[in-house]
Amino acid sequence: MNLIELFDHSFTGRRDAIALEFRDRAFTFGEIDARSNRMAQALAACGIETGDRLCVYLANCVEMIDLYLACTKLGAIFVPINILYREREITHIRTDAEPKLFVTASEAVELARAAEGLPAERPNAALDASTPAALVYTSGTTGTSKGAILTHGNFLANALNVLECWQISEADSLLLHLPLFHVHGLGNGLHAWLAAGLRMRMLERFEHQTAAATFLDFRPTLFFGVPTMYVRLLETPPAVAREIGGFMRLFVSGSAPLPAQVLEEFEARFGHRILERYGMTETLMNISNPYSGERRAGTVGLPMPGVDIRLLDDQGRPVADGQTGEIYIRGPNVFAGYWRRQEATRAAFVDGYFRSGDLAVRSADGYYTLQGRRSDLILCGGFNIYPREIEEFLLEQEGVAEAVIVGVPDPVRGEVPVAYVVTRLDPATLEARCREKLASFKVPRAFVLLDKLPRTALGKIQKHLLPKVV
Ligand code: MLC
Repeated sequence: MNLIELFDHSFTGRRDAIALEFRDRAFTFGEIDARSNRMAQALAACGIETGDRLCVYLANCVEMIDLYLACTKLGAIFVPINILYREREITHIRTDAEPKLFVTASEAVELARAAEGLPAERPNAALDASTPAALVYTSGTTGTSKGAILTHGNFLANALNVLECWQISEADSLLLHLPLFHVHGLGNGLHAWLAAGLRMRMLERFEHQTAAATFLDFRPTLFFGVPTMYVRLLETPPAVAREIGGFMRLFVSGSAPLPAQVLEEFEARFGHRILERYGMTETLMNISNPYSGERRAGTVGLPMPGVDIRLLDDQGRPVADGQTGEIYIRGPNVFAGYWRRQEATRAAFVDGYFRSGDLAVRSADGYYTLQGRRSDLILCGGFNIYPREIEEFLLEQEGVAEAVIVGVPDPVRGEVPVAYVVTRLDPATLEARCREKLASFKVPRAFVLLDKLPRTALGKIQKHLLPKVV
């Protein structure tokens, strides 16, 4: 089965129901289907065929949905790029993915205009579960950003699991602030919306100043967020929070660990226990707290149906309950490999299981608790930051002799990057250069200048000996 066959339950079955609200406009499922058929015709007229890549550098908008669905209908591969990325980061993806078309806001307007006059006829492409639907760039356990190939079958398995596990149906309404350029917004938000046939209000982005008002206006039953959004929502006045809690059915959190204290405070304020789950770009959703059973604070719950989880030690042996091991994952949700990187793909799998790089312990009754990562990935507001990428950028600057990046705890964003640098440049210059070339969330929050970095006799940097910044 392919994704379009799944979505036809809504496109055809719920043709006249309101599907989407965006800004002041509303669209039925029939309209969403027809718009993407026209967009597919417009893309085909540009020469896009099955297997071609289409890079999309857009903030959430209806055209982004049209483009995604048009690609899936054509069997073309959607390559979303984080809208916060700057030229350096974009160039890497563009060079690697070799897209036939690169769509920014101006091309999206042009394509939408061209699509207007075309017939809403669905293209006739041969699609199946193994057809790649998207290439989503992620750094895996190493510093180089690689395209994870996610197939129709991966998204389909994930969507059905999410619907089943979180009891999502057409009776729900979803408020989506998450960006569609990551799998949280795309794989859970967009796919749950179309698979369930529910009504979704999408926003361009999450703005904490207006989030509570948006909840009150739309009165959704379902919300997917990253921990930073929940921390922000704790600022909601108690009476408003109670009102929101009154019409909501389910809050789900993922993409970064949710502090137990945030879960408790949120429950006290909104009257809802957030359901925390664990996923990755390469695997979509893996482990989830139960909908009806105990949502245990600080844990990510139990393996989702059909997802095989192994916890192994450094030698690849299963660890006992209560012991820390690395999470390995197998299932229909697991991606097809890294785009044009056979070596990295081989290294990412052991005995058919994807090696996540995440550490966890399992309790005697099967709940998993994340324990950090094998690599030094920094999670800032649910965005991934690889220290090496920033370190390499700093080292390219003339006058920088040494640089190391570490993540420090932050009450709102989870972690933020801090730079320790041996340089004759001043912090303001370093910051300005980072701001110009790197996505804003990667810009170190502090630059600490040192005469030398603490190293072991073998030259390895001893991060724990770096002076603390507050
Ligand atoms: C953040 N900013 C954005 C933006 N999100 N700008 C444009 N579009 C967006 N979508 C910028 C702001 O301009 C600002 O830049 C900075 O980020 C912080 O903004 P803020 O208003 O202070 O936001 P804050 O309250 O901190 O909230 C940030 C956030 C954002 C939660 C909205 O971090 C976010 O959208 N996170 C979602 C990440 C995500 O979807 N991850 C899923 C990965 S998939 P400046 O220049 O002023 O600093 C995955 C798998 C899985 O991990 O399991 O889900």
